[in-house]
Amino acid sequence: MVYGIVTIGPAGVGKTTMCHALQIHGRLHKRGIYVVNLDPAADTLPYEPDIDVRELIRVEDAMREFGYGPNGGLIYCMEYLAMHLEWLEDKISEFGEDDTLLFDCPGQIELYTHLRAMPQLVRALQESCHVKLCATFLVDAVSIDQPAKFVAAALAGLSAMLQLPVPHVTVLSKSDALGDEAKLEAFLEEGSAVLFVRNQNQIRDEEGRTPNRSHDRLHDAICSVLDDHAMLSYVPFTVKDEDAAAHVLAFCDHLTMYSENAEVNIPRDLDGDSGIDPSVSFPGLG
Ligand SMILES: Nc1nc2c(ncn2[C@@H]2O[C@H](COP(=O)(O)OP(=O)(O)O)[C@@H](O)[C@H]2O)c(=O)[nH]1
Ligand SMILES: [Mg+2]
Repeated sequence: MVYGIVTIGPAGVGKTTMCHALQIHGRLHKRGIYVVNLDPAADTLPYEPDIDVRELIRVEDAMREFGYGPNGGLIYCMEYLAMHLEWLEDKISEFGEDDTLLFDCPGQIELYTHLRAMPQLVRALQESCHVKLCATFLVDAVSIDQPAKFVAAALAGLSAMLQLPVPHVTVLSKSDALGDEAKLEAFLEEGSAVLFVRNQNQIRDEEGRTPNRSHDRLHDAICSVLDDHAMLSYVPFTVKDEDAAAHVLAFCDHLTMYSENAEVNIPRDLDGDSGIDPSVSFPGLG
């Protein structure tokens, strides 16, 4: 069984960095974790991709050939990939028992709201490649700073969840940049979107900041739906904490049932006795 984690979310939210961190975690812990770059517009990558969509098509080619801008070029490339999925299926067939593939995706939000390329890709991974998949939707941890930002980010994640029929976990990325560990912990412990938003509004009222009661009611209603249907689960991630990669991976393993089915596996590019490459260090820890 091959396992897969589709890493999605807006541009700049930290998808590529998290994939790199998980790849390094795999090397350090003797687990076969490989990265599939699905971003045809990626310029430089911090990791060496094990599969790279840029071998099939690059955004510059689409821009030059058809006169598209960067966004149109990217969409063209993803649709081209969706029409040539046999290329990806062929590459994935080289991976085997208990390998985990991280799919580092582009950030264009329309890929997760209404375009067909990503759902087609996910379906092919599941049905043709038999990859056991889950998705991580990344939102910047600063979204828990204000109820309006939190609700908007939750709805973006929900839209992706409705488009891609795989179990999701929402990753609060760059949690170090929030600069408020207590708030992050309170949010994670609360475990309820409604209670979190109500608490934030209470703090706002106590501090004498101007409320918008109609927005409060709307946020409350949306959060009630999220809570009632247990639609979103959250896990924090920062590249500055090595344990955070293990934590995200544990969540994903739970969703794909990796640990119940898999044997611990030595990465294919490491042939030493221990399987640990001493030159590997965690990004962000220098
Ligand atoms: N402070 C902080 N910055 C991060 C973290 N992860 C990524 N970044 C930075 O955010 C920017 C975008 O990251 P990237 O992984 O390329 O985002 P992507 O577009 O979603 O793939 C880069 O400058 C990263 O160095 C993090 O955990 N903490
Ligand atoms: Mg990226």
